[in-house]
Amino acid sequence: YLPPEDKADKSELLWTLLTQGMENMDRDVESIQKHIVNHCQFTLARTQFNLDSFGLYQATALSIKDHLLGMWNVTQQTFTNKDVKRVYYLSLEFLVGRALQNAVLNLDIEGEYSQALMELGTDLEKLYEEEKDAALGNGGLGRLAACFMDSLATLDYPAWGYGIRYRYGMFAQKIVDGAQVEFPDYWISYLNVWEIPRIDVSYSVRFYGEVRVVSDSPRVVEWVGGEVVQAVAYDVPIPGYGTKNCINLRLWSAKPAKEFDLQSFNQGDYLGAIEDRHKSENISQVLYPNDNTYMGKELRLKQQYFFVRATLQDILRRFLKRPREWEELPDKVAIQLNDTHPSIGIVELLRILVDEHGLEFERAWGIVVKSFHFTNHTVLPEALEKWPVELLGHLLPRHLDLIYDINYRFLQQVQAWRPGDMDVLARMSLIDEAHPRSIRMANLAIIGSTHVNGVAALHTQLLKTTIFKDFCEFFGESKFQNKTNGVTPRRWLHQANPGLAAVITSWLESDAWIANLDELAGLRAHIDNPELAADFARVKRANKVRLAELIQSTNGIEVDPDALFDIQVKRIHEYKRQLMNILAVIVRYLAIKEAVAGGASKAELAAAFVARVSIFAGKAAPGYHNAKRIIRLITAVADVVNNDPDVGSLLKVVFMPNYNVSLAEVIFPGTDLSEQISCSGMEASGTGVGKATLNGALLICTMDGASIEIAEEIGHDQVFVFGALASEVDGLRAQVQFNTPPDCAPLAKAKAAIRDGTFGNYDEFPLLLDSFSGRNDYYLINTDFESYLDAQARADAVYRDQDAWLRKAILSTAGMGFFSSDRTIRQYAEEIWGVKPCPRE
Ligand code: B1H
Ligand code: IMP
Repeated sequence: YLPPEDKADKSELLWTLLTQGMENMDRDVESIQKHIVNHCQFTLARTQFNLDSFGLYQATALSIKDHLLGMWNVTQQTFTNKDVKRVYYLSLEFLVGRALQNAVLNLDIEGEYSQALMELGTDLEKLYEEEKDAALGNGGLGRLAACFMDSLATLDYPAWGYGIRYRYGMFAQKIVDGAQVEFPDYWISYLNVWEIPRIDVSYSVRFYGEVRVVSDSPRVVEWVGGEVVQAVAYDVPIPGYGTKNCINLRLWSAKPAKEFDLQSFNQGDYLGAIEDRHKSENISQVLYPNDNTYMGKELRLKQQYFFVRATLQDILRRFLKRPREWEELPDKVAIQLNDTHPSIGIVELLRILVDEHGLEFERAWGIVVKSFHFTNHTVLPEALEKWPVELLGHLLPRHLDLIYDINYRFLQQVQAWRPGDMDVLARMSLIDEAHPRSIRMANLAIIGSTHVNGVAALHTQLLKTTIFKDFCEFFGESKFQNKTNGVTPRRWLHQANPGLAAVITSWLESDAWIANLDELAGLRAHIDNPELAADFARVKRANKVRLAELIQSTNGIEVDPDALFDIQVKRIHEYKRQLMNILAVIVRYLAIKEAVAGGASKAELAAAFVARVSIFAGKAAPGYHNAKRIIRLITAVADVVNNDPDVGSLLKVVFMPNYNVSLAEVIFPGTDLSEQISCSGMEASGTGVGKATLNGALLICTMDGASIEIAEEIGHDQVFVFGALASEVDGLRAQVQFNTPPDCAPLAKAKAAIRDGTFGNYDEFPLLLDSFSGRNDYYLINTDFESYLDAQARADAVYRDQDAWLRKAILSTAGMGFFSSDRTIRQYAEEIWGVKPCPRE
């Protein structure tokens, strides 16, 4: 930002030109062509001698970005001029995926760009494929943040996303000899056309050092020494659909501090000093690839603090542009914490107010709590962040002091509330006294926020009655809200499934559903019309053909597009029970083999078995051994089944490598049956379930997460439900301990086949089998297995009756209005943030 004295130097002419030049973008084909070619020549320095498709993609994307920046500038000016309350979405993950097609569709300019590029001899669709995914996230939590950005922009909310510009995003997965191998995702190795480096927006961030007392009364302390790094902003414009608003995602990159240690330079260790400076860049180097598990690594805490320190300085700079009282902060700023990962920000804001601005503690704390809101995304104990006191105190000494102060005051209130109850004190304390003593970040996030929310009705209920029960009683229920997750219909239907989008638009005689997903309910009026069913069938088949071609080219496996595509795509995790899925596939395989051995004819086989393709995709955290063993088992089963002439096209098993957003965009539209089979109570929400159902897949699911609400909305008749309920899980686990049942017959058979080497003799298998045998069946695979097989049999039966299947598929799509992230975001805005739409001037 130009400092005022610098600004005064510039002429009126400059300001006039800047204002006029803001949005001079013409949308006609010829202007688009000139604009693209201009970028080829002058931004990329490509000529007729070296312009390839990737270069043309970059030039096209740059021209789109110019459109976006014009919109962006006016949008930001509107927010500033109107001085509206803004919401800040703080997330360590944004799993955005590709941006070009999304921007082209949101700008409603695909026709013009297609035409322009066709005349230049290339295909816009082909250029879409040149883009690498931005994979700055693990799974659901990161993709949710990306869907939210799309909805925030579309609904004209004055919102900012803040995150980290990791140099290495989510690792690329390859399958080598049937096992997962990780490769670094150096996604910004070429120019990232979507980002704008803001060398003028940069803040310093301190680590380590010590707390010095400046004066005793009043007590004033100073945090000094240690190591300082610089955070530099990179902005990514986020367009909305059907609006001229364009919001910003600001990602921080770590750079060596501006002030360098003159002494070490003077001591003559020039190279050593340079090397040290470069270590600071490590902070934003890599995304931690763990989904739903916490790893107590110092570098991760450094990332978290680096992120919130830079973000809060930026938020406060914007807030302080006008003269204000600190008490106004919560009227101008709502900060949403995407899980506890940025929750050290609560302490940082307190520190800024107390240490840097001299506010009295209680006054500062009141302002802090009013400004923050916290979303919890999991009840899994292994995912709850607990930083060892020693580690946190070493890295952030002043913050540890403040955490003790916060805790002291809080526990006094708890004591007054439940005098003499030492257990409740121990449970609610910010400090877990078990060795090694640690800070419970969820407790900090709860007491430091005004609202706490879960991400689906069941999950929120579980928060209130289990892990956050004490807090719910202490603060009262109104602090704890539910905000059921949603997905953006722009990317997950309009963009990913243009065939179905066109069918819907034609039957509803309007494309209003793209911005108002409730309109989908209008499909119900045509449910008895066989032509609608025919349209659905035609589109699904085309999408399955597309997916089959992709499977052929990536896996070399030929699959029949008329078979039932049974798909489970998501992170590999024991609680998600990919293992139960593959075990059921083994049961099916053994049954086919038995029938063949018993002399069944082709016709008899076809009558007994519905042809199926069982498709898996997903990444395992690199250190999660059992998840990797599950992948090994799936690929081993695939090898045997796919090459068994007895089976033919009755059953194929496919593990598609490197699941990411762009692969998901091909998979969901081609899904017949979507597997959402987590052990009940463990999947907080799930968002893949929404993407599949929106695209007319039928659900086979447990009563868990958002599936419960989806079944309610689309009608229970549409869904193949099975398994224990969340309310039964604890009891069942206890029962298994006390009185261990044997494996049910089909499970015993499947396990025996694995043991006897039917799928090869891999070291991984005995370890995997031991992990869920007898009383050691935490995820209740044995308990749920027969009911799962029964649900699969029901799915087969319906698939044989294509009319019945299509009816359910249509009703599934038709009932998905509620699961638009637009609805979710509107609820956050109205019930938590108190922000209002602010369309640009
Ligand atoms: C979800 C995570 C998560 N919940 C820790 N928790 C991480 C936890 O890097 N870490 O340390 C990363 C991710 N992710 C998912 O959030 C839930 O499992 C899904 O059920 C839910 O749909 C999604 C979005 O709310
Ligand atoms: P920030 O809010 O200061 O980070 O600025 C974000 C963007 O808002 C800038 O890049 C400008 O486009 C716009 N902006 C910043 N300051 C002003 C202002 O004083 N008036 C109008 N727009 C502004």
